[in-house]
Amino acid sequence: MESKNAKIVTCVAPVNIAVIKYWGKLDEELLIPLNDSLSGTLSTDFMRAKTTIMVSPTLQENKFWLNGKEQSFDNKRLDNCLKEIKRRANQELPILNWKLSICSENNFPTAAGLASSAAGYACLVSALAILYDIEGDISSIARRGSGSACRSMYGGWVHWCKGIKEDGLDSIAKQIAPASHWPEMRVLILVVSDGKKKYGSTEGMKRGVETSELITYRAQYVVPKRIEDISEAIKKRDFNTFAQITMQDSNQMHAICLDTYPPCVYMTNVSHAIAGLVHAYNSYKGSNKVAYTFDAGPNACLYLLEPEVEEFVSIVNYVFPPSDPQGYFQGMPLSMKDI
Ligand code: 2P0
Repeated sequence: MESKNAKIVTCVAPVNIAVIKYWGKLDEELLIPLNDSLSGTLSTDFMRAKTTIMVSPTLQENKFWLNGKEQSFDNKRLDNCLKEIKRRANQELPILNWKLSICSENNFPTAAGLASSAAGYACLVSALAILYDIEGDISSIARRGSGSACRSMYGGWVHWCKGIKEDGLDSIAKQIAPASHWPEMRVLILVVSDGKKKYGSTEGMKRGVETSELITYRAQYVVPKRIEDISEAIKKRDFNTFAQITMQDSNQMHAICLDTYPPCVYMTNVSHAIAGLVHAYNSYKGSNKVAYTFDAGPNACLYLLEPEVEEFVSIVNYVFPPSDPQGYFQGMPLSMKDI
């Protein structure tokens, strides 16, 4: 909507679930990663961030609300995104000098290791790009808000290339295949805990870079081949290989977290029990039918194909009877999305 005095834009942005994890930064300021990563973007039907931004000459000061609570506007990452948007904008635009009112909300637990910052910054930057008429790739701007946000700028299967430039301008996300390429793909999120995690991923990664020897080995020797192999598996729709690489990469990320000193322990006994159940199920089926991956929290993200959903969900419900029948997303297959 646009009026003479104010401009208002609302955007929604999806969550993405990495199968090759981003873990560690080369540049803390510009959020340039140590290694490439790859993810699937989910549909916005069940999990999404929504942001409305108003710019108006009548606003006296910048304001920012997240999930109904006012936040300080004195936020370096928000500031970095705004600065880069304004740098790329037409400098004659009168709105460049107007104040902003930003209102964001997530319809899923914030900061519980469910990629809330990825969807949040992807949404914020998309809305700002519309307001200030920015063209071209804006994933490198979203990256400056939260690294993984650059992957939520595209639908389907997305590769974030770490890039080689010091200014991070080539550290961008690219779609390698649309969601429609593998339409039977589903994601189940088993919420083990929706509480705020003990240590955020930013802190965990920083400590990892400072103290883990494994993290450099992974970035140099493991990830490049995994990116190649999983991209190939996605192109061929080879679920068995896709699942093996996904589970190995999640386990390696959490091995680095344990190699960090003091260690960052994100997975709980329940998380490990879910991983065990997936391996038992795959072994009973004779090949990989379900893949788990865990982010910086205890919740399990499971990739599986549609024909497997009903049987696997019934086993999950038998082994882990939901304490709250309305429990978040448990048993609800999420689709992927092209945006
Ligand atoms: C990922 N995670 O690839 C990995 C796996 C969590 C575990 O990207 O410091 O919130 O804001 O750049 O993007 C979460 O990290 O970290 C994340 P910052 P971000 O999805």
